Amino acid sequence: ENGNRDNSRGALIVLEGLDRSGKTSQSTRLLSYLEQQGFSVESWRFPDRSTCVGEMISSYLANKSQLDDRTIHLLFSANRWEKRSLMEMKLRSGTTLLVDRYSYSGVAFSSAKGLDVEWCKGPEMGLLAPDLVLYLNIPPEKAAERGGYGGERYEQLEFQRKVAQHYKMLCDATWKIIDASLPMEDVEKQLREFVMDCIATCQIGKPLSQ
Ligand code: DGP
Ligand code: NA
Ligand code: NA
Repeated sequence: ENGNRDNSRGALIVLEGLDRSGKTSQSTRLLSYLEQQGFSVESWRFPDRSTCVGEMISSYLANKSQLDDRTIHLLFSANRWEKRSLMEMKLRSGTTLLVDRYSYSGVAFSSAKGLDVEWCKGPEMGLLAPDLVLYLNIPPEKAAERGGYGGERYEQLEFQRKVAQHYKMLCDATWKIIDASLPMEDVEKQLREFVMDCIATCQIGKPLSQ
């Protein structure tokens, strides 16, 4: 009945941050909040370990296989590419996606190993651009204290310090930086406001971009 309504779509909202920054808990809480509000919403995560590529990534992270740094970088990226068309379909049909890690993780973690940042960005080009990136900012030392790491490959304080530095270089206009060392309820309250604004903008027809 009107032009805006035809262009209405779901929002692509990404949560980023160091390991143990609280992304997964917050995305679970956001999901139930948005569902209660009556929104069509799904919670996704990368790496998606359920696919063949995802199994290779999972085995690498568990130190059960060794891969060249560029090879694993391309696998993480391929794991996002294999979900791209489904992602677009969901967004265009009005479903908001809360995505735990995306291309920023890809670039921050690989460049923290010493790979060239521009090279790292290459395979991410053409993936859908997030409407909002929620960066859960936490000092690496504080994240490490939170009940310890799970023992996967990157869960080491020294490396997480490097990742934090590399994340900071990737910050752009779509980012909101949230102090993730605050109590969980306070973090959640801030996230809710950013998310609601973002969903409203996409509902009135903000175009989807790459
Ligand atoms: P998670 O399932 O969120 O705990 O992520 C697993 C680990 O993999 C975590 O240490 C972050 C890292 N990671 C996530 N995405 C990428 C990526 O695209 N590239 C690289 N190199 N590491 C990633
Ligand atoms: Na992890
Ligand atoms: Na992930």
